[in-house]
Amino acid sequence: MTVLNDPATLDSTVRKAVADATITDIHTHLFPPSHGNLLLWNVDEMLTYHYLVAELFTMAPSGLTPADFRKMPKCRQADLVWEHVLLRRGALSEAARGVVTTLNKLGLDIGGRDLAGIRKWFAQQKTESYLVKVFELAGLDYAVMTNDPFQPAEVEHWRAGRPPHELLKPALRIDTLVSNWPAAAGMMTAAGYETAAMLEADSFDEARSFKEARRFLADWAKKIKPVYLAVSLPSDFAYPTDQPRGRVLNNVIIPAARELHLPIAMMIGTRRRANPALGDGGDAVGVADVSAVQNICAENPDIKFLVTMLSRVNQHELCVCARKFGNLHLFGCWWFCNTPSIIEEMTKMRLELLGANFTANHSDARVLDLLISKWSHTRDIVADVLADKYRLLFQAGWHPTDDEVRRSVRNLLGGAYEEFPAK
Ligand code: HDL
Ligand code: ZN
Repeated sequence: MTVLNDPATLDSTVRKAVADATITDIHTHLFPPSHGNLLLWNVDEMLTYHYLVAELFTMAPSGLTPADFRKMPKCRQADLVWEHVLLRRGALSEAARGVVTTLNKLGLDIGGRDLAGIRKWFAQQKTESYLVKVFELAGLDYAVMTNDPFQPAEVEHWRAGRPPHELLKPALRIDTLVSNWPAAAGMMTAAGYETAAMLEADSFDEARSFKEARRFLADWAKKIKPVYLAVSLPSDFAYPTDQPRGRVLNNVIIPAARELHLPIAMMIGTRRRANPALGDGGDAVGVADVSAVQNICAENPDIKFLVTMLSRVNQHELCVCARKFGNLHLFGCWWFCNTPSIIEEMTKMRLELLGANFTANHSDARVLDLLISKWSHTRDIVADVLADKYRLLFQAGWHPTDDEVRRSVRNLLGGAYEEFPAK
């Protein structure tokens, strides 16, 4: 342990600590290799990441329609993104730069723009060893998945007992249960749970159906051993509310979290399918109501809430809310906030209001390879922000040790998240 007594050593220590830190990625859409083609990887999957497909349709010739695009083979889709978003428009968006960074960090000659040669390299990779290589390059100890018991394509793998992976931890994603009870009830009924579909009908036996839904969650939790329950919520999410969403939260999700001793991750502020033709790329963002977070934390002090919000507008109010509740932990610069300008603004604001007691980012990676660039870009920004905060602290007279610096860095990159449930 060394006391850092000069600004230059402090600065280099902070930057090295961020560069060397092991990161826990607490929200992704990755899958184990045993789950087959659910795990997306290679250059064509990177180029057809829905972020880039959405950008393509803001640039491509009007004759190209999303419907026609979807009918094309993946490599042809990737060719179009490569041509219009990277070659013709200069790869300047964060999503485009992500592909460039990843290919560069893999040691491929992205400068030569030889897409055919890059494809040949990927064709020689094997899923399992490549997954390990990507986690090593990204510097992750593990990543948390998004596991949806209402997605048949995924359920079949869990039902078949296909093995998870030591670098990937499950999370139980329950959007359908919270926001589309009729659909969820139908699927739970088909799976042998007595859950009536119509929440509104007078004959609805609420107690019975909600008890069965809690049994459904308990059975899935036993099967996949999730680290948290997760739900995304629209920008008009309100709490408390007597809307179906509120009744399901109060009578199913919160009691289940209590019974299973699991945190609830709430991701708030979506406007799903603003442009349905773009599929996942068609989702947008809306300013949400932070008082819903305040109320749910206040009304359920024994439940741990992990929260991220999608709108930049909500971030300051959410930080202030996190100062009021020990059962609230902020994480990530989610989705449309995962850009250098907003990551920097959010990380500065969170450090100033919360100290090193939040999770600076998550990757949200759907494509395995993008772990490398998403985390490389985040490390760059966190290093700059943290070096500046330590410079100011040093000027004020506080001389941290190198161990203290490394501890703070780890807190921001998974440490505070891992301590949170036990708090
Ligand atoms: O709902 C979510 O978990 C979001 O992260 C969506 O999956 C979104 O499409 C996404 O991939 N954002 O990065
Ligand atoms: Zn996500």
